[in-house]
Amino acid sequence: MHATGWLLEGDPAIRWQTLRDLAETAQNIVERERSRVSKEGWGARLLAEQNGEGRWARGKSSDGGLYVPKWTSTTYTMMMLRDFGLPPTNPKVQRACKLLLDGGFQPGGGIGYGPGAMAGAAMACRDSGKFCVGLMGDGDFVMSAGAIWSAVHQRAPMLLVINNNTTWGNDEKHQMHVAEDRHRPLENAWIGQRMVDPDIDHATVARGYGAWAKGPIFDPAELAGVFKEAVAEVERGRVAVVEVRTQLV
Ligand SMILES: Cc1ncc(C[n+]2csc(CCOP(=O)(O)OP(=O)(O)O)c2C)c(N)n1
Ligand SMILES: [Mg+2]
Repeated sequence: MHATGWLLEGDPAIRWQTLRDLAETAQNIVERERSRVSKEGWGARLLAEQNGEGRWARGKSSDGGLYVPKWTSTTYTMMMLRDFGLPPTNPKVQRACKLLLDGGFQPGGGIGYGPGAMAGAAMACRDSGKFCVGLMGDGDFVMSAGAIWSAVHQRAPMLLVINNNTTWGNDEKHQMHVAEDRHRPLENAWIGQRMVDPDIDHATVARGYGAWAKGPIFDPAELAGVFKEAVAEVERGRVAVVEVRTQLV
């Protein structure tokens, strides 16, 4: 079957875009097809899941269903509805937009934000009698470890602690959920996520940028001593990095 014909047999969300992009259809017909997205098929099914307040995921999560849980929350559902082409004038969309604009923005949810944000905060703390302490994942650290150099260069003392579970843990867990859902082997969930073979020597990386660094620390009994040393270095004006080895649970 011709691809366009096959696409036109699909959901209204696919049909209107096929008519617009592949079938050179008059605009009024495209718009009429697009208006079906809120009434039938995938778009209508998602809209039916919205609660009275305008939230998805039944409004039940740590942030009232705005961003959490992933994929089924208000944020992700709205992204999908946008891709389906639900018109922005739809009153249900408007209600959800207001919720998201008023309370749905995530402060610093982007991985790679940690080291740079810390360097900035450390600069702001200089000469204040306080110093900046940050705890972040190994993934967050590797994505922008170069910010260490900026902090060293700017003489901005700070203590950065890496929670090194040797994986993009959030995503490995997600792959486990998906594997369970699709009856696929759980033992493949680590692929593309674990940062092993070789393990990354984050302390050496940090020293390369000019920081004082210790790690990996495997034994919790060693932590207090290492942190005392690290704080003494920070109080002398240095950037200190401590890599603590943990496990994804
Ligand atoms: C820029 C960016 N890319 C991807 C993501 C999706 N994401 C959320 S958590 C995560 C993994 C983080 O790994 P890590 O910092 O090691 O923390 P862990 O989950 O292992 O504790 C990713 C990739 C994101 N939030 N931001
Ligand atoms: Mg990790």
